[in-house]
Amino acid sequence: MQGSQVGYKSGMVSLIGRPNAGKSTLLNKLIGEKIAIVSDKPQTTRTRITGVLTRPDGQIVFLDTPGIHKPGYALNRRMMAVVTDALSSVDLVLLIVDSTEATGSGDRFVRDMIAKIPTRAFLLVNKIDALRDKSRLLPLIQFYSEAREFAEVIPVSAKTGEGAGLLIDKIVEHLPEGQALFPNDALTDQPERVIAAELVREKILHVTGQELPYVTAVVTERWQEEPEVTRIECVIYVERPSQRPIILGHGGARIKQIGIEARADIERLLGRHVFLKLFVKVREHWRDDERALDELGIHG
Ligand SMILES: Nc1nc2c(ncn2[C@@H]2O[C@H](COP(=O)(O)OP(=O)(O)OP(=O)(O)O)[C@@H](O)[C@H]2O)c(=O)[nH]1
Ligand SMILES: [Mg+2]
Repeated sequence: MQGSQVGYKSGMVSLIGRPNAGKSTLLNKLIGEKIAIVSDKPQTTRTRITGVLTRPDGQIVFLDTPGIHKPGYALNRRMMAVVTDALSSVDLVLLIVDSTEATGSGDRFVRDMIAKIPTRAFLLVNKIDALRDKSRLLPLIQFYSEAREFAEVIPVSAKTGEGAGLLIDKIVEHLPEGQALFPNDALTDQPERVIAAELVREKILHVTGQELPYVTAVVTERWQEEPEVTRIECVIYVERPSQRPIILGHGGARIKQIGIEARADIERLLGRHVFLKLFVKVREHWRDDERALDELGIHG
């Protein structure tokens, strides 16, 4: 059996960084499947997302995490609890930074956080495909290296995959010997109904611009396998009645677009036909309501 021979490596590796650094894009690239949603809005990822990469010589269990930010609502405190947990309970931390952004107070906050943890870490300088002025790399690396030592510094592009092969080799090199933690064919421990709800949320982020990125949550309420089709019903929660029409759009055009885009992705994920029905409901102040967060599946 793979994973039990001498010299086999295995371990947990967390992806940590500021919102929008490209953590989820990188996870998907490394795993070779879309299991984490991605958007150009900060705070896209809200929970810990596990991605498993199995090779003949080792197994890497990646933990994608929410972007590091100062928490305001109970939602954000839970998101940051996920980050704190993923900093301490792993074999290796990958700190991902956006090479196209100037460093500021958010980066200093991240740098201080990373400085305090004893876990071995790599610094990944991401988005090098979009970096015109390569002379910016060195000061960026120096900025982060002031805080702590990094076992490796690797420029990558989560978008194109540049640097990904080298990164995986280096990760396996640094992991401890051990047996596989997941079956060889596992990609994630997220249930399909959770990924489906997340894909709906991704499309909301995609079609709604800056109006609503933070106030929606999506839950799969019904999942029924039939011979020809899987019937799925998702509920989109917003915080106030005034936000409902923004999701619906003029004459329902926007929710229709969300449904078309999400269904295409869910069909790709499941490899079968999907009938997707979306509902919009108001749940006032869900972001600051611990019970609502439990019910929405957002755990800290
Ligand atoms: N050009 C370029 N864009 C990238 C790259 N990696 C990520 N992006 C873009 O950056 C944006 C943020 O990507 P995400 O993967 O959602 O970032 P994240 O770090 O997971 O963000 P949060 O979940 O909000 O913390 C998206 O628009 C991505 O398409 C890259 O290597 N090159
Ligand atoms: Mg993310």
